[in-house]
Amino acid sequence: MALTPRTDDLFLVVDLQYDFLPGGKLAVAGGDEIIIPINRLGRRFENVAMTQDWHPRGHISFASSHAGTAPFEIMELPYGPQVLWPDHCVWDTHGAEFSTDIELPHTQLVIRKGYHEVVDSYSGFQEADRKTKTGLEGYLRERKFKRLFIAGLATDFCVNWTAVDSAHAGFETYVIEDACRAIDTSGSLAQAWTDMNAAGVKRIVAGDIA
Ligand code: VGL
Ligand code: ZN
Repeated sequence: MALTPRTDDLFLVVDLQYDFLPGGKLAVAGGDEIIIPINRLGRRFENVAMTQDWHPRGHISFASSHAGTAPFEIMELPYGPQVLWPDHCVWDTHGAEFSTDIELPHTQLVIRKGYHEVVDSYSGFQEADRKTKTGLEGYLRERKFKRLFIAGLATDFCVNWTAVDSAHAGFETYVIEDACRAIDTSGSLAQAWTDMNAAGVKRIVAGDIA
């Protein structure tokens, strides 16, 4: 597949933050390997945006907020099942910051998510209650973007949920698989590709972008 970047494309980089990189609180294996490819991809796109996982202390997604639980357990919450995580991306900590190895100075928008204490938000579009919007869809429509190219961390959580919501919102949505890395807990990676395929998300590799 040969895809040529257009002016109505957005390159969306998901959660490339220290806590998801090796040494971080919720390190994704090989997360650092995608930074150079993402820098290279970013130079091909006029329009770049990023999401940033951004939690208050005591966030509902943290195992430490629920006595008797451990990270990576699944808990039923009012809005649905929630994987419990180690504390991560707490908004006034180093782990929440973007890696300084990212070289995307032309980034136009950073959309933060997960800042409400009682609901998580993997998706850049809406929180896990599937009601509370981040504003990203309105931004994309106002800017008249047609295609989204998504890369970052983690394939099976924030990339997946963001891509599915993007496709459902009517954007032609591409996930650049080799510019993502996964957490893969309890079969989450296989399930993520099933969900993304069902939503019509297109699975490509960086080399497809000519
Ligand atoms: C993410 C788990 C918890 C992600 C964020 O960026 O994929 N995963 N918070
Ligand atoms: Zn999070």
